Amino acid sequence: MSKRGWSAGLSLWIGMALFAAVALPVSVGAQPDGIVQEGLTPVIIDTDMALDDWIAILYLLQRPDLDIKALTVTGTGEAHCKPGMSNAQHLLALGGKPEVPVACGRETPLQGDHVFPLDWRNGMDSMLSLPLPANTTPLPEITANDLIASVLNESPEPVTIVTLGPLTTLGELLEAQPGLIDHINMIYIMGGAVNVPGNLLGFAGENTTAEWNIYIDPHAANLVLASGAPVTLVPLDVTNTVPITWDFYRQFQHDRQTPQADFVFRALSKNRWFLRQGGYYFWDPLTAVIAADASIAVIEPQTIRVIEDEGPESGRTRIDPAGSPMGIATQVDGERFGATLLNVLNGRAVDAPLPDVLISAEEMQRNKGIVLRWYTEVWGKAETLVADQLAARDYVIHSNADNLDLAQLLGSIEQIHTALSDIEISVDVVAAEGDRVATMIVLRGLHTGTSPEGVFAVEPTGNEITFRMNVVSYLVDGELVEEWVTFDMMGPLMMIGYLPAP
Ligand code: AGV
Ligand code: CA
Repeated sequence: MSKRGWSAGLSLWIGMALFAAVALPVSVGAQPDGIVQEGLTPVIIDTDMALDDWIAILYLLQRPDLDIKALTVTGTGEAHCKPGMSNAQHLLALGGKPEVPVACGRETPLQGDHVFPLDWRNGMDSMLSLPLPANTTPLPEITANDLIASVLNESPEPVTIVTLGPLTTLGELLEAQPGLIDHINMIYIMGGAVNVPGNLLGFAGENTTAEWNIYIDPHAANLVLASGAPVTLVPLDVTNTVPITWDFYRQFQHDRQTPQADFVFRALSKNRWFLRQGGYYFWDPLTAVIAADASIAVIEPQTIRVIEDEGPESGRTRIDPAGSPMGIATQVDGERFGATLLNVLNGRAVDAPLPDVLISAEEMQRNKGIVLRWYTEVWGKAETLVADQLAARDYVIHSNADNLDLAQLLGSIEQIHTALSDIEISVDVVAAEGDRVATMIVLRGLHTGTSPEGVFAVEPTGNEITFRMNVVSYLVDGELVEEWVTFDMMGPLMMIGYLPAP
């Protein structure tokens, strides 16, 4: 069967994907360092080193059936070359493959001047300050193009390429050396938005059609798609179905058996605010999971052309009968995807049952103690330094009145302590269940002061004021992350004379 027989129907596509997954030919592939890996699929990862790229890379490194031959950093992607390569080496060390060669590609698009927002790039350059193991492997003095070309030329069997960023490197390479496509088994591309809107979020004027990776270098994308190499596109159409949910995050919290899984959890923790509000997806991890075993997805044949002209459709991946033939991932079993990711990152078999996430009695007891201190010391005594110890930086409290972050909450507590004297607080931690703690609180004080703003910006009444509230606190790794509070507002308002007493 021709590798490039893309006119085949859907069932054939799925059949081919299954065939590729279960019947990989056994081979003997010599690595650049001379180690021989039998029966493994050779893979090149071309990444732009964003947060979800890290997850995808660790996943691919953990797959026992893959042999990662090289990792190339996209110079036009989210991380810059130098920090991107260094971070990639640390990540390879974490993944147990410190010797995988790393190189970077050109730093400007082949055409145009599209770039990622600089603050995204800076965040990825610093890798969110997460600790990673050292890697003393010297960087080969070689461009990404030369590294990819040498892996392709030396591999006795066709190589799978997984691209997780803009296509600048591969576009440049395949234009210069079109014969290399004979050494490529498949290029799995995270990119494009076929029948759904793009994801530029207003960063590129009126453009609501393009996905970031393709938008950065549309010409390079067209060169790859039109190269004749077999391509499977993993566009927003399918990645939109795998948001990184809060539920997934919480499951991950209790299922971290390996340093790799723990790192991924901590990286996600840095972006909890983002996970909470939605809008973060498993773009690259889904692409990695499909690249390792395409049977998880429905892949349909399609012909696509990338719009290269500047304007509101620049970088759009448009269906066009005259476009390049390729496979497009359109559907995935989201549950199986999540389980696969957790299992492989945790070093388990792909289809192992997920472990029950049980929280120990000790941890629940510890959580109760933290909540007790939070209310007696932070609320009861306005100890702001203790607040910094006990609460996560992205702490948020939701109430029947509003949502406050840590600084705002401390401001409110400060106001209470300015207005009330002789404060007493009774804290009754009534239950701990899993990672949540339920508490009933009564705070009393004499209304003898005035705060510059808020409800206490009134003449002191001298009355005794009583606040009652019920709180559910959610803790992650011994830190307060989120609280839900209902409090009695009417009582205090009557006591300071805002409302008439009944
Ligand atoms: O468009 C998805 C690609 C993926 O390769 N990237 C992120 C993934 O690594 C760009 C991107 C889209 N939306 C983003 C992105 C966001 N809100 N923050 C950072 N990167
Ligand atoms: Ca990426």
